Amino acid sequence: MKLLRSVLLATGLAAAILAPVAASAQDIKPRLIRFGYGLSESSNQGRAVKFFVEDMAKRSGGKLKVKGFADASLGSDIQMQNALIGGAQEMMVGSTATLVGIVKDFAVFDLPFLFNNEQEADAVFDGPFGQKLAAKLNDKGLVGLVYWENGFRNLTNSKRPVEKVEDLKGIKLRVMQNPVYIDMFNGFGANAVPLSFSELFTAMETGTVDGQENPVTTIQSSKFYEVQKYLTISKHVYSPWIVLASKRWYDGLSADERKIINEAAVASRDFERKDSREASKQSIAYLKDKGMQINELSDAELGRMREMVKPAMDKFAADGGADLLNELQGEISKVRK
Ligand code: TK8
Repeated sequence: MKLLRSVLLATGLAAAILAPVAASAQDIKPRLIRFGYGLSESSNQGRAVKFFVEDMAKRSGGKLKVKGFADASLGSDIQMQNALIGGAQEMMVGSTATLVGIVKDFAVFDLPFLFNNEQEADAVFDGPFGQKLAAKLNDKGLVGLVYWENGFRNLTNSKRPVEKVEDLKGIKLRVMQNPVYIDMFNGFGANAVPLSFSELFTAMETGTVDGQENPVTTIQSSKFYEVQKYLTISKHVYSPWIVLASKRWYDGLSADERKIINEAAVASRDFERKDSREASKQSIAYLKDKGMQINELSDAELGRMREMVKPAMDKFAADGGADLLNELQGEISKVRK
């Protein structure tokens, strides 16, 4: 027996045999975790939250109960970020663009035409660059767990088809509450109107704004086709979502609990990206069927937009973002090779 034991230890088998004992003795308390998000329950965001809810239950033997709150019912992205910082809410998922008031560096992801495809984005967000930015949230009371895909953003409006950038002239275009977006769309000749996502549908319905920009999955799940006639495939920015936890709350968890949350977050990320990418393939046909008039911007026109947006890029660089932008571009070119 003694011999067997030492053989097991030596070969590392002991760990495997002892593992089930350890699992049942894990330090997990029954907890209710409020997880807020801005989109509807039936959206890609909602489906991934549901996945996370179920996965957390599985991993914790039902002890870590996550409750999803859709449709910004716990508040807009910015309100939820503050609730997490204060410890009044445990978790959320939302745009990185609205984090710029907390960690300015996130604005680098709002610069247009950086990523060519989702694979480049995955590598950068999951790699050292994305992780470094997420880690900057720790000092601010937030834990950035994983990035999900929101997706490439496209333009919609109720006035006219946008075939060239001049067609944006005078269009009141809702943007996220973020200076890069405001500069970019004012630079394109639109009137950028910063507004939270939770106010967007009504703003379009009442004519407070004429248009907005979001991935096709969101245009579908938030029923923007009911109030927007024209969709322009521009893919001007690749937009991530970030899953956040309240640092104050997270620090009070046991190591076992934190491990479960971290692992479930990674699993939700993989689920979400796959699911969103599949869903987005159906969206264009769906939106056409709902009566939207859809056009794609030509490469020549996209080239002109890249030129026009240079002042916004330069402003970001001059504002202290030059090194960060260089570093990000370096990371992207590594993946591109
Ligand atoms: C949802 C938002 C949304 C974002 C936006 O809460 O605000 O336009 O794209 O996904 O985070």
